[in-house]
Amino acid sequence: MTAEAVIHGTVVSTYTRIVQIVCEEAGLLHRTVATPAHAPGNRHPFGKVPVVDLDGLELFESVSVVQYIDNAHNAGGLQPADPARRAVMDRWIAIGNNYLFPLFERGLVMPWVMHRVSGFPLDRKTIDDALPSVSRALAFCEAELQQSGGWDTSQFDLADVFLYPILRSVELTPQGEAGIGQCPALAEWLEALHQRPSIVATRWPGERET
Ligand SMILES: N[C@@H](CCC(=O)N[C@@H](CS)C(=O)NCC(=O)O)C(=O)O
Repeated sequence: MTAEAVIHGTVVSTYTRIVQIVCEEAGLLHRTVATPAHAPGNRHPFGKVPVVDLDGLELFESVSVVQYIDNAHNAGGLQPADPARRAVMDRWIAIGNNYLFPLFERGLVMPWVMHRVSGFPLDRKTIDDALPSVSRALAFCEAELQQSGGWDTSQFDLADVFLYPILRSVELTPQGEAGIGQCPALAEWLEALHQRPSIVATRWPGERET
């Protein structure tokens, strides 16, 4: 029987998309079952999404989910064998998950989603308060990329899989677009990935074509 990943997650979600991208890269059949994080049926013990059913396993926590998919269905093709490169990749996944995502999501992305999707007034105070930290974080990524301390942009790996949706959701806000516009290396990396088939196939509903 053909393996299929059933991804339970919100449709416009950074981490749901991260899993979808890896499925696409692995050529693995996948479908997403719309499941809000706080739905009673969500099986994640800490109320997050996604939860993934695959190969008779219940998978959650995106790092372990995408490593499993890449190892079991893609011969580890998204993870460099060289330990030093692997350490850099893992560092940037951790930076994305621990620092960038929480900062961008709370301070910039969610206020815009609540405004654009749910029709609430734009929470300008939250955005204004977060902008200095958002700018510093973008400047850090830019400086690291320019000084070759960043993730390896010469080869698509799991660092790209995590960082693309995290930074793309920033780019889709006016303040984020302006901020990334001042970061040429970051903008060039995003631009190069916009047309990658796994990225195109997993665009969020309503995400404009670039
Ligand atoms: N550590 C989790 C994080 C997942 C996560 O933060 N997902 C977001 C959606 S992109 C979520 O569930 N947000 C709902 C909430 O925090 O209440 C993972 O790696 O899978």
